Amino acid sequence: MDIANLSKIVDEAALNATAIEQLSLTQSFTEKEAYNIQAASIERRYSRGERLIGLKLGFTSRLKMQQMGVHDMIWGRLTNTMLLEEGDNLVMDKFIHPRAEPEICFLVKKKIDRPISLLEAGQYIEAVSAAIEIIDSRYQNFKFSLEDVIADNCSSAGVVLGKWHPANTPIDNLGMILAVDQKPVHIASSAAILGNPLRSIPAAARLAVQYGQEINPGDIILAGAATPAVYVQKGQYVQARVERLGNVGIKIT
Ligand code: OOG
Ligand code: MG
Repeated sequence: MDIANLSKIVDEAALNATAIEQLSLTQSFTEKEAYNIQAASIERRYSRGERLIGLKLGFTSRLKMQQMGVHDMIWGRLTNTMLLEEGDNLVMDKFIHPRAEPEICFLVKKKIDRPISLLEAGQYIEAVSAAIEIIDSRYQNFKFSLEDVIADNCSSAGVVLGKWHPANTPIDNLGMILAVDQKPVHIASSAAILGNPLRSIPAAARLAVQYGQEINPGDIILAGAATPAVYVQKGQYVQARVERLGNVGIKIT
């Protein structure tokens, strides 16, 4: 198992928007090694001038785990080139087979460098928003093992952030809708995300400490999708609508 080589394979697949075979079909590697491949692939992005803007959690809701056939929470890194603003277009040609999912995003207020409890989580948060996450597995047919998807930075490809709301906005049971061309496609409660999306903060803290990743003020944390993800197509307008937090949308071109 050659970490440098495998990280190059997943990184170049993302860079060139070209699907690859699952690494696990020909390589045997553990979850821990998969995170090492992910870290090395992110180092390649840093060396091209990208910078970390935060972390994302994945498979924090049962519907997502079921959709993808996996059994555990995962985390990945978000960089500045993944950030899309409302009003930007998502250009299909830059992706392999992008999917959109509705999320809740947190803005970090204080450095998180130790495990924290759910009760403490609020103190570390500056603001909260609705978000769309764009995931784009680099693997053919969006098929992967847990180790594969971790090595591939958890399919991270894009984030569209809505308007920030105060950190004390209640978020434990909000209606969340993924709408395509103004038609709701998936509907869920934010409670589907770990029982309460705020739990993604202690979860991210635990994982970040475990893997030696800093979480700094100004970083964002995506809590994980409440619903399954949908493939997007040219010409569509995709929206996440979150009760209290408002709507955020992106045009696919
Ligand atoms: C992995 C990413 C999962 C989420 O919110 O659960 C994720 C994938 O489904 O390709 O981002
Ligand atoms: Mg997600």
